[in-house]
Amino acid sequence: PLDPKTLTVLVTGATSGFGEAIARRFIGAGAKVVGTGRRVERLEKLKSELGDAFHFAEHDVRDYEATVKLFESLPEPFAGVNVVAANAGLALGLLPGDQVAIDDWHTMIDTNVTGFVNTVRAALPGMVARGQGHVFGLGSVAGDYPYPGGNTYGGTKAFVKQFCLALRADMLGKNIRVTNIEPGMVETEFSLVRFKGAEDKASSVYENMRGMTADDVAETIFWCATLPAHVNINRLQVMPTDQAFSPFAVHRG
Ligand code: NDP
Ligand code: 8X3
Repeated sequence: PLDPKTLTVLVTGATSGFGEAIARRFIGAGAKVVGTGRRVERLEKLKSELGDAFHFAEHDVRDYEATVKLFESLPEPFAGVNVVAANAGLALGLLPGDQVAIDDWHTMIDTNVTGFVNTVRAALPGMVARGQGHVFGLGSVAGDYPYPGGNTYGGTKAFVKQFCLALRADMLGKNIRVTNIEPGMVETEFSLVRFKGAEDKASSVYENMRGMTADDVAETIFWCATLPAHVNINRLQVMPTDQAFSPFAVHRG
């Protein structure tokens, strides 16, 4: 397997959920990690926990110029990023398409699609020049299976999946791996964000079932990243044991 001590990981959205767990998992195994996000006070707190192996930057993935500068201005020990977890993302609301606020749709597209490609585009030249890299997209089961109210969120995650597969084709022969991670229900701040701070609504999503944890997702990413360099996991769909599929809905008029 690949030695995690040789890895420098940049993870977007390290202020919460998967991103925070990814930072802890890789640093725990001896890697260096750059964590980004908008809530800088959370990054400062993580820095005080994780120490010298962690570098952070306040950053909004929707800003491409800032993303390019972020990579260009990394201090020397963190400059050779060879794993990028393009993780920052969000769902907003669960309303049907005729009722949803257009701003919510735009924010999801700006973050999960534009912000995602911004991160990948800014990361790739360095990895290609150094002849080694691994790009992780954070897709979702929502990009594979439709559900009511999933509309734009599911659309953005289907984009992440197809983009990752096509990027594999672009990167053939360059020793750059690309993996789309497609989780089901994981209890993080995801539902709190989706329901705009409504704690009861958010916690009821995970009520009386065993959801996955952010650590479970971090572990799958760590596994993919430390497999021998000749192995590429293209897509990895991972669900809680307590989540599965439903039959098609039928309207009988
Ligand atoms: P959280 O809400 O816990 O974390 C989301 C992270 O994204 C935060 O760190 C947040 O940082 C960051 N973020 C959001 N918008 C921006 C932005 N404009 N610029 C920079 N960072 C941003 O959710 P999760 O950890 O659960 O979600 C992580 C990813 O996994 C998302 O892409 C989500 O869609 C996906 N996912 C989640 C699942 C789940 O059930 N939890 C299942 C499948 C996929 P900040 O607000 O500080 O900027
Ligand atoms: C998050 C999982 O099922 O809430 O991507 O869309 S789900």
